[in-house]
Amino acid sequence: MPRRLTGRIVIATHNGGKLVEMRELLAPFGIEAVSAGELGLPEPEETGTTFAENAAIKARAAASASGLPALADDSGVCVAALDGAPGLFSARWGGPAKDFGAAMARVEAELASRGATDDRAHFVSALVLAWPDGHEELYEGRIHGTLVFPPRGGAGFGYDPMFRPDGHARTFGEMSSEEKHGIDWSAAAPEPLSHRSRAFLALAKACFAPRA
Ligand code: ITT
Repeated sequence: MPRRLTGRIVIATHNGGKLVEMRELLAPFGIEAVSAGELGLPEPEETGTTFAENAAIKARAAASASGLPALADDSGVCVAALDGAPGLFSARWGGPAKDFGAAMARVEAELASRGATDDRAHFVSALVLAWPDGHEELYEGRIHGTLVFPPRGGAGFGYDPMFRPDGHARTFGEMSSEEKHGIDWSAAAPEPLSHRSRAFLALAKACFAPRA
């Protein structure tokens, strides 16, 4: 049974781009959100073999260190012609400098070295909301699209400039965050756009009080 959440939570991320998006997605629900960075929580080692496992590791660590419910996202971009890479290792491809220009260049170079013609990719987001007593909720979202080289746009973060979601002419890097979320709260609304907003909307429907 999904558990309802009110009050204060920790956003268990140290990634500034993700933090901005997660705060935006939480904003309509009147939930007070503090980040793992603001609380000085350490970054746990991501030893899982799936996005869901890594999200659970991060959420559990933040919940037990803070005594508050914690929301973590584990995500990545999976390139079909690279057998799903960088996938779980998307953050690591940015290296210690978190240089995603270099990571996108590596994707392009690896595709070229394989002579790949398939330009399909998808983003995945696994969101885990963990309570200090061990209760957990998991919701996942994904969005399919094509790769664009050279990457386009300076908005967003990470691999956004090289990814054009299906049905759209622009990359995530060329969209405002509102467009990237693509959330329309009306009852007959179509699915949100990004992997993260898709996972988030499912979680919000189950765990957050209805919007006023
Ligand atoms: P935390 O673990 O502290 O949350 P992280 O950056 O290490 O931060 P992940 O392990 O989940 O997070 O790595 C996901 C990487 O995938 C992230 O660093 C981005 O480069 C990329 N990524 C995930 N979602 C993305 C999005 O919406 N747009 C662009 N890139 C994204």
